Amino acid sequence: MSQISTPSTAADSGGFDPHEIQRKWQALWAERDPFRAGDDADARPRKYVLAMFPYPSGDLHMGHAENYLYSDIVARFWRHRGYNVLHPIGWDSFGLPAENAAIQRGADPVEWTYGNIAQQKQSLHDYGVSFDWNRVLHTSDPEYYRWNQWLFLKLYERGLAYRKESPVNWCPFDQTVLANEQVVDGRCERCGNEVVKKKLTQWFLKITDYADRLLDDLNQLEGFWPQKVIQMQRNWIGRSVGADIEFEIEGREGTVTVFSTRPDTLYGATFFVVAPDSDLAAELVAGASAEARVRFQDYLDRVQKTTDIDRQSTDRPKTGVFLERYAINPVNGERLPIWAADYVLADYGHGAVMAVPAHDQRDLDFARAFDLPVRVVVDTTAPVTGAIPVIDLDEDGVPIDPVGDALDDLDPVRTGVALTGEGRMINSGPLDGLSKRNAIARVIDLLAAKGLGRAAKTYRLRDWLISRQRFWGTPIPMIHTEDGRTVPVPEEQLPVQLPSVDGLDLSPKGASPLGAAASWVHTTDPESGASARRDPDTMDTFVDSSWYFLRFLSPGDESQPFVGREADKWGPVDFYIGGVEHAILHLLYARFVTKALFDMGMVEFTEPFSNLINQGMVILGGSKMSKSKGNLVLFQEELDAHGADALRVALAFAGPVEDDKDWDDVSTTGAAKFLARALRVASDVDSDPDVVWAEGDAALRRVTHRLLADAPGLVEQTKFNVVVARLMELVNATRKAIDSGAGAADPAVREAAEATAMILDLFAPHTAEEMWQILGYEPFVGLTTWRSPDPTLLVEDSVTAVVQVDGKVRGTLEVPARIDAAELEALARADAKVQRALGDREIVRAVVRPPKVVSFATK
Ligand code: ANZ
Repeated sequence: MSQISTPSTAADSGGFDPHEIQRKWQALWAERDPFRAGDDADARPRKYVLAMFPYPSGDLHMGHAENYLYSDIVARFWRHRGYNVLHPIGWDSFGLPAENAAIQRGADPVEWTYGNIAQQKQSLHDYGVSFDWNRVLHTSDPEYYRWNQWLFLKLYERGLAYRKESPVNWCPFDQTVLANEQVVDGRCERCGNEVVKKKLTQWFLKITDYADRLLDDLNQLEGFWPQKVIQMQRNWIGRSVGADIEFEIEGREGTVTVFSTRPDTLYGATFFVVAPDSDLAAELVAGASAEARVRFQDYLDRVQKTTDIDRQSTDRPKTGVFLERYAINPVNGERLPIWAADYVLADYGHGAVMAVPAHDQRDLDFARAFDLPVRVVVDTTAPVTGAIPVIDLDEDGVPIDPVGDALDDLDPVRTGVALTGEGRMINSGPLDGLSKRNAIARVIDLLAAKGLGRAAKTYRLRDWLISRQRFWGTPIPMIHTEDGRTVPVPEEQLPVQLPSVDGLDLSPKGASPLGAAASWVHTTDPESGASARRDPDTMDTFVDSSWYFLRFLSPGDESQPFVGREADKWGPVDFYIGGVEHAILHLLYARFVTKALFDMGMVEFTEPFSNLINQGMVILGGSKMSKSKGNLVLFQEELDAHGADALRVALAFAGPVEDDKDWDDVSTTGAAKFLARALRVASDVDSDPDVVWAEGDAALRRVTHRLLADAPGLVEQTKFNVVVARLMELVNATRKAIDSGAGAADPAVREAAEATAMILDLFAPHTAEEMWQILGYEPFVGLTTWRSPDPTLLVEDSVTAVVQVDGKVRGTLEVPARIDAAELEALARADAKVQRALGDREIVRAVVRPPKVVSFATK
């Protein structure tokens, strides 16, 4: 941690003051606006580079330092490749922290938010990020959130926004509804208190309508998004394929639907389980004995305190109560006792399952706990492919040896292990002998013929609950009329603006504080003109960030959320950069909204982010930085201490983009010294810009041109740390050339210094601009196109290697000086002369010393 509190002095930075250089260039950037995205007249090809926008809760931290460094590297890189780059910034400025600050400290959320934004803006300016500052947006501005409301109304028109009563995660402390992902280990992500379930009427967006497309389109992103993120999205959507099966229940009209991924095992169902907290459980137990009703109620009380995660955990003892009712198996008419058990979830599938204990572990655990029958219907010892074996069954339908013997060893009741593998159907009437796949197809046919089942899919993905009972968010633009209708606010009345916070009690009460703003809530029914009430809820802030990348394209437009032509020009985002903590929700919601806008004909693409770059975390001493642990490294303090460039270089050099970086290993002092060396090289150059290229120190020229050749590929592969290392190598080689052989007047020295400035601009833009000016050029190095490498300088030096067989030289090879052992050995073995010398003798030993010697010993 030594470097944290040691400000760079003129001495350790080699006599230059980074802050002075920084101020100078920032002033010029502000004046000339070189990073403004080009307009229609700009003929260059376009790239849209976007970093996830910050939330204005206090100062920026080192995670932001990393995030905006990386997006800046990418943005600057594409400018150097000759592209017209859009690199905007804005603020995700609605949300709970502002409101909590208001409650705790009496701060006005508006002042708190915009005060923090001002400070963060200053830090990002100081950091030298090449944003197009003309497009700044804040999601808490009415000019922005009016389009959230517009989006909501469009989704509502298309049946994609609806209201329903549903059990929600409720934080009793924050008095608010939480999304599933805001519940961590059964606790509120924000305050750490236990989360409970509560029923509320809420607004939802119907993301499940898009589940298949959200899943299938991930295939297009393979290779462009981190594999880990694609997998997390797949798991989150969680598509299961199987069948819906209808079960009648004795003494009850109609059927109950069950989803199963293994309809082939229907003959093995021995009981039936419903979620205790489902409406069905309550209905069924109403027809049971008084005793059962009491037992059920006790059980339900306990279950309601258990989280879904615990309920799904496999190593928990199984619990449940018998409801004294029976379901009828649709294929064989068997009576299946109905239990309520918490391992069945109310809001997955249909909240009820057919239990097949022989082939499902949860069902088996339950059967063993309550002594329920187990029937094997898949012979997992039988071959799955090839001829169908003949299975002899005794009159009870039990297979006769030899299959039986093998199966006995696997008896699930005894072993406690369900037979989940593939095999051949047994004990299953018309399905006997079939493989799983064929049995599934057959049983679906059988059920369909009776109208009692069909192929079906289920998803883990739930509809997106967007209602929040909080003040600091976008008001939901709906009106509740006196006669009980819910109608949209007419579009021309948007935005529905938040009232002033004055006089409002924001402390959490379980209902939105907006409901208490009497004059705000009161409105008129747009159809009849009668008195009506506004919906008091506000939107989840993930709505705001689900489409903000489109607003950047025409931020000032007052007539529409974004200009379609601009979206066609710039969209989708070419590079999206941010933390992996947004791997699931934010990206999923943005993908959903993009697809919905595509369906409305408003954009021409179906995926919002073509490439995704995830950064690792900046940690300290092996653990996450946190205020409470007192191990916070503050961004602004680091900036003040070392200057932007040293901080940027140190972070870029600290390791691969996706890795976590320990601040203890980040050397701003080392970076400052490197920058001072680079600057000194530029000052030492003793030739004019018009020197003849293609002359001078050949060794130095090779280093320069190899970097010019490799840098684009390295940046595109996000190997930023390697580029920094290569720049260090080039600066050292230039120094050596100046001090030893060629001298400061050698054209190769100028060439190296210029290449350094151009590439260094990605990491240390202030220093790079300063170098460029010292080298005799007009600003801005940030707008130069990188030079192309001279191919003749990229040819690798070659050497002659000798190949010996049993001590005699049998061949020579021209090989690259940097060849490795495996390559050299392979070339030696393949050489015609060597092969002739070997004849049919076998090589027993090979000694390889790259690049010059290979020696084979034979038998
Ligand atoms: C019978 C069966 C037999 C099943 C068998 C599995 C194996 P995934 O893959 O996670 O989608 N299930 C259905 N609804 C459920 C609910 N609300 N709560 C808990 N479990 C539920 O799992 C689908 C399987 O999970 C379904 O297939 C069902 O059990 C169970 F050998 O049906 B199965």
